[in-house]
Amino acid sequence: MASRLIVLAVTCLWWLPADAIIFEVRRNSNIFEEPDSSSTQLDRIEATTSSTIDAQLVGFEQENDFYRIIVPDTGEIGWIHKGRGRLRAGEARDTVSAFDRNTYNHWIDADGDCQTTRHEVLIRDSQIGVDFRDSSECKVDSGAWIDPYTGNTITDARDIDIDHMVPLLNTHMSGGWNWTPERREEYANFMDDSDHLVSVLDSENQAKGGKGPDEYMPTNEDFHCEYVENWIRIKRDWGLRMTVNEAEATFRIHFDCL
Ligand SMILES: [Ca+2]
Repeated sequence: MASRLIVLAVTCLWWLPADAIIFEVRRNSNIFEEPDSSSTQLDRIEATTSSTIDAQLVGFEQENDFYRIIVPDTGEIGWIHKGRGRLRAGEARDTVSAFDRNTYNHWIDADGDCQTTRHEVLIRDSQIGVDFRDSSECKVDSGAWIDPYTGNTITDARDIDIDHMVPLLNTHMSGGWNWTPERREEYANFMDDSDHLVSVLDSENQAKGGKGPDEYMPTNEDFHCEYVENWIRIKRDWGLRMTVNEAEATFRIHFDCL
């Protein structure tokens, strides 16, 4: 177990961004366990009046006007009020957080055969030949899909959502914010990895939303190992980061599967 924890710790460090955003902490600033100044105080940073102390920002999370940082003295993860310092210029949080789903142009028809990515995936994933809505064969009407997240079999295409395994919101916050429109479109419609887009029950997809494995796991526990394996691979393939919470949850489940 100890060796697993060491691997986990090393892996988490590996996932931290190389170009991490720095928070310049002003003197006499308290670091808290939660994004709340009434929670347990983890540390107090005693900078001087003339110089600030650099702390590494963790992920891109901001809650109640608090940022998550690595406490310089102890290496612990804590929260600091954004008024206690400033982000180093260049990667302002406001730029990162501006997620607009429409900038990830999804369900294009890349090969011009009138079937959009959504319908291409429905055709790919159906266990039987699909029926189309009409003779143009542009839109799928019915088939037989086994939703890996619930284990349910679904026959009506209208009950299926095509899930981005790593949701667009998570993708954006973990690196996609820096992508060109072309790369966003490629990601949003990517079919070369058959686990990247998944045919799932619409209500389950809505439960997942933009959440990572720290906040959502499929109701079908038999799929958990494959789920985090896919999550890790896709994050790596696309150069996406993980928050510490996300990495902890993902690798904990992954190591239990080995
Ligand atoms: Ca097409």
